[in-house]
Amino acid sequence: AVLDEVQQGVLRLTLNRPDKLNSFNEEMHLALRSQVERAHEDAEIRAVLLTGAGRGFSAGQDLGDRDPRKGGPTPDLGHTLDTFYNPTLRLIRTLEKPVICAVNGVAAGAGANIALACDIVLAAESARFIQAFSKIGLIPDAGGSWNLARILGEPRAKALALTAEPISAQTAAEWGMIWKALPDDTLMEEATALATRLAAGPTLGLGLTKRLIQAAATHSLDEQLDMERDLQRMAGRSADYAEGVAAFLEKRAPEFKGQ
Ligand code: LHQ
Repeated sequence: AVLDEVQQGVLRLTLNRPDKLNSFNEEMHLALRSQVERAHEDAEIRAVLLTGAGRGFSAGQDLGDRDPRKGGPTPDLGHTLDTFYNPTLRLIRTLEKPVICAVNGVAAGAGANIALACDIVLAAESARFIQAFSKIGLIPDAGGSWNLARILGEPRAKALALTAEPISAQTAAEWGMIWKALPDDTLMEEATALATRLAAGPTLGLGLTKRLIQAAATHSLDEQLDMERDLQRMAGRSADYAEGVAAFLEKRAPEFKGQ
């Protein structure tokens, strides 16, 4: 359900249920989670690129899996979040390597919010972001309520979540929800180039940068200044810092090892 490929330090993950717009069933959940775990463990992997097969990125939870017309006990959706979505979202946030998301088409429900949980989001101009939850009586999950409120502020976050109106990749970029909207035919090329560039970067420093920026959400300025001091101390002891400075002084491109 998830295609994986490593090239030049980039783990490329492709959600692969195109007939169902890459909606998440149990198999895809488990496959994505184990691939992000692999990215944590494998030092050869220095960036992750997440995208979708076919015309969509992901339509969120597979709604066919829980057809209420079939009867049976009411499913516990909280359990689904605890078991599947939330561990994967935490693994993406705590991975100290860049996670790039290339939103190749529609991103709805939890599919949209998994994209927003990635570090750098590029989207095809034809892509749409839909907080589809309210259409079926649910609430925004997969970190969406947190990310949207922080990124957009309450007025836009509430309007998107309450109306479930789609927004274009261009609007998402103008609102700061994503990094860039790109022409459909250049999206994968640009996303791959970005991921490859970051995978050749000073991975330790990039990972600390990610940790630092994420921590700002819950820190005072004083706490953040202390954290900058501590993490800069760590970065300053890295081999990549020594290499970066040497390369600068020697007027050549640095060769970072990720340590
Ligand atoms: C789908 C799906 C889908 C199954 C398209 N499932 N088949 C939920 C519950 C549990 C625990 C915790 O969290 C969650 C979180 C959530 O993610 S809730 C939100 C779930 N997602 C949605 O409500 C979105 C449902 N999909 C849509 O509204 C549309 O498909 C969009 C707007 C995404 C795309 O529309 P179109 O481009 O017109 O495509 P389509 O609707 O024709 O879909 C293509 C096929 O994919 C179709 O299958 P078929 O066999 O008829 O060709 C759809 O049934 C299937 N598909 N989304 N979520």
